[in-house]
Amino acid sequence: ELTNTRYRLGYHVSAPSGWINDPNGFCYFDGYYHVFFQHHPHSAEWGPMHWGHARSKDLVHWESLPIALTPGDKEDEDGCFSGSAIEKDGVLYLFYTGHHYYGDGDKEHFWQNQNMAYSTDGIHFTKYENNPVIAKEPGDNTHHFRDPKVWEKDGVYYMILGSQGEDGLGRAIVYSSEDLLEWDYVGPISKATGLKTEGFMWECPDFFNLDGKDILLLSPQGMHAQGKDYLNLFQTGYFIGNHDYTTAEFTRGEFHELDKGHDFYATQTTLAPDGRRIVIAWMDMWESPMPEQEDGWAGALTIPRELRLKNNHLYMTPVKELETLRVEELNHDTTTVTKELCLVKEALSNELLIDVPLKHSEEQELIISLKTSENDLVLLTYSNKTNEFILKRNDKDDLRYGTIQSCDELSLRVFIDTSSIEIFINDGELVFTERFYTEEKPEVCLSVSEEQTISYTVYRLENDAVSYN
Ligand code: DQQ
Repeated sequence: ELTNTRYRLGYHVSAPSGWINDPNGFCYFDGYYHVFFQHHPHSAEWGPMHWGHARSKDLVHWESLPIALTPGDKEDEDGCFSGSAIEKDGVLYLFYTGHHYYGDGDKEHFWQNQNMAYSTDGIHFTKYENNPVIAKEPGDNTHHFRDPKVWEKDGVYYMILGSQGEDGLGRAIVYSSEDLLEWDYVGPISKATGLKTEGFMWECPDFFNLDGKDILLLSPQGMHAQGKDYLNLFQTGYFIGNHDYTTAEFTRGEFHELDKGHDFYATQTTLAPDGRRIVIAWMDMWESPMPEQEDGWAGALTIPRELRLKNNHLYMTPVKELETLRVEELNHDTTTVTKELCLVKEALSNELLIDVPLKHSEEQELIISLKTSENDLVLLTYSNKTNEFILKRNDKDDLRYGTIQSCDELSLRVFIDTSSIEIFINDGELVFTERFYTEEKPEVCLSVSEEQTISYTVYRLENDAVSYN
């Protein structure tokens, strides 16, 4: 069904064909990691949402599986929107939002409910006969009521949902249950301080404990750009706080963006069996160009990343399993760069590790570029005076910015996969996720303002880690 595979990714989860957006139901069940995703199999555009599905033993090699949820039943007539998965007694339960349109003159309106489907083999899902599990939003809510994420604590199940309060502000609301079937409304645990500052709707909330803190990860809609922050149409970020389960009060700090790139949205996390908190996101954004639509597909998920709490921020690093993607070391060197050094000539599926010692006595500027003979596709500049990174893309009008703490050595880890680049700076302190489009194999170069000794390693990565059967 694909007319051309020029932009197809080699180790990022996508669908065999058609459109995908948010990751859903990310979990570990019966020896496999499972990830589902919002999917429209009938075209490369967003349409009535299905749940696509892939599974993996190692978070690296993925096997594409049949569509898990198809919309069109009474409780999900116009879409099976985002949601999550949880295991109980050997059964895998999916919780998802049923989407419903209704017309009113020229305007189209919608309403949303919460539904469940279950499976014993992790492949075939049966919609629960008594759906919906939550028929409508609570009284003090608008029709924005979606994206259930379910977890268990001390024998009680909790569901957090993205919503909008009657006051028009985004908020996260919680339900609780003894058995995953009957749900009681607990109430909002956090809401936007203002429309411009924190948005009118909080999509895809996730709530978990990490290193002793409670983290609310979410994707607010409608925040206004402030200086160099919140520049995407919608953002994904987090609040760090403390949750009191007895009073259902979450005391939290301010909103931080999780990834400063153009193409990162709608995260979901799961716990690995060894206790790591792993996050994955949609590696695109609504306003991004998607030329792969001409080829019959659109969208992918990011590589899985481990979350850690450090300096009162979330750090994101590629999961360690991704080292098994390395099939060949193409280069490994410590060298002096006077002006520009080409690190990879024909990038396709590559990982680059670059370490640059910083001198505090003089001004240094570095530029990492991904370019073809015609175009600078992605340019990332850094200055040691400001500790700021500025990212520029050839197909976008606007820049992206991020700042790191002062350090003695800059360390970059870059993953390239045909039409995506994910740049991890200083062990995940700052991350940029971007798509790029070229039919040439681009070069990756490093330019310096002053002569500079650097160490670097370049790997060729496996580029058929996702099997579509
Ligand atoms: N996309 C889904 C919604 C979610 C939004 C629909 C975020 O459930 O709120 O595809 O991208």
